[in-house]
This record gives sequence, C-alpha cells and structure tokens, in this order.
Amino acid sequence: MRAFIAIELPVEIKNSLSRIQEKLKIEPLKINWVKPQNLHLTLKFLGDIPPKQLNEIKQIISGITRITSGFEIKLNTPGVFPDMAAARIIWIGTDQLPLELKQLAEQLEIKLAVSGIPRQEKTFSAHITIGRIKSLLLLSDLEKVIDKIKTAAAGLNWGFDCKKVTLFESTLGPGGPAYTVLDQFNLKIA
Ligand code: 3AM
Repeated sequence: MRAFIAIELPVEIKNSLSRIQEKLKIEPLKINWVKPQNLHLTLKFLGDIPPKQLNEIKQIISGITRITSGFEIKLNTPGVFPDMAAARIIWIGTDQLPLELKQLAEQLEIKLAVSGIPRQEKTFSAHITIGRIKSLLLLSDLEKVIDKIKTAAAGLNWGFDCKKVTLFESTLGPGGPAYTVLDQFNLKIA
C-alpha cells in the first residue's frame, strides 16, 4: 500500500486555499489544482509499504508524536519547487518553521529509516502543494500566478494549531489520488 504521513488542515484553511485556487483557475494555464479535500502538509512520504509493516510504522509514529508538543504554524508565503525556472509544484508554506515541526519531520526520517523506509535526501520544507504544473510555464505567467496568490492571501489569517499527525493511504486513480485516513496520532499537549 502507498502511504504517507501528514498534517491535516482545518476546514477554514482548506476553504481559503480553495478560494485562491478558484481565482487562479481563470488563467488558461496547464496546472492541476489539488482538490480542497486533498490539501495537506506532508511530513514523510513512505512509498509502497507491505501491509504487514503497518503496525511497526504506527508504533514509530506514536513513539515520536507522544513526546513532541503540539505547535502553531503560520502559513505566510507561496513558493515553487524546484525553482522559478523549472517550476513543477506550486505551494504555500511558512518562513517561520516551528521547532517542533522540524523535529517531528527529522525524527520520522531517522526512526523510519531504521525500519527500511528510504530517507528523503532533501531537507524538510514545510509546504502545502496547491497545484502541479503539467507543462513548463513562461516565467512571466508563473510570476503572475505567484503575485496573485500573494494578493489573494494578504490579510488572511493562516495560523492554526497542529495537535495531531495523520497516516494516510494514497490510492492512485484516473481522477487523481484519493487519500484515506489509516490512523491519527495526538501530539503532546503543549
Ligand atoms: O504534499 P506534497 O505534494 O509535497 O508529492 C506527493 C505528496 O507530497 C509526495 O507524497 C505526498 C503525498 O502523496 N510523493 C509522491 N510520490 C513521491 C515520491 N516518489 C512523493 N514524495 C517523494 N517521493
């Protein structure tokens, strides 16, 4: 089964992001916008795991979340991966990475690697993917999209309290991925 670990978003944040996506859809650009119900902040992509390994993975997540305090995250900046010249992913993230979130992602990498889950080479970057670019955009079009996100986001309060971590199964289909909650893990009460 294909699985990943993520932070779910409050419905108000999903609605705000969805309204921004709607404003951008009027541009005739080849971008797949992530469905509002699928918006999340990935902590760790696990890849294809054998179902019999699921319990071991849950134990690891539980061991980490139990000793990591909940935190507040403020989403305050749009960005792209890998860079403006070759952008494939449009995201909203933060330039104020909470220490607990950084530690959570690092601990998951370290402890899951012991169980054979491949480590992510890139350093953790807290982001919510909102769109996937299907074919490269003109730099001027991309700049316009980013500016529109900044304008639409100005004045929005995107802070939220993160109190739990979710293990998702991702099923790929013709209409895009469908995510199912496999388990949830409470963070320590701060
Ligand atoms: O939240 P984002 O978009 O960063 O891109 C996928 C998504 O991350 C990522 O896992 C999250 C849930 O699907 N993902 C999918 N395939 C991946 C892979 N082979 C991957 N991350 C790393 N390697």
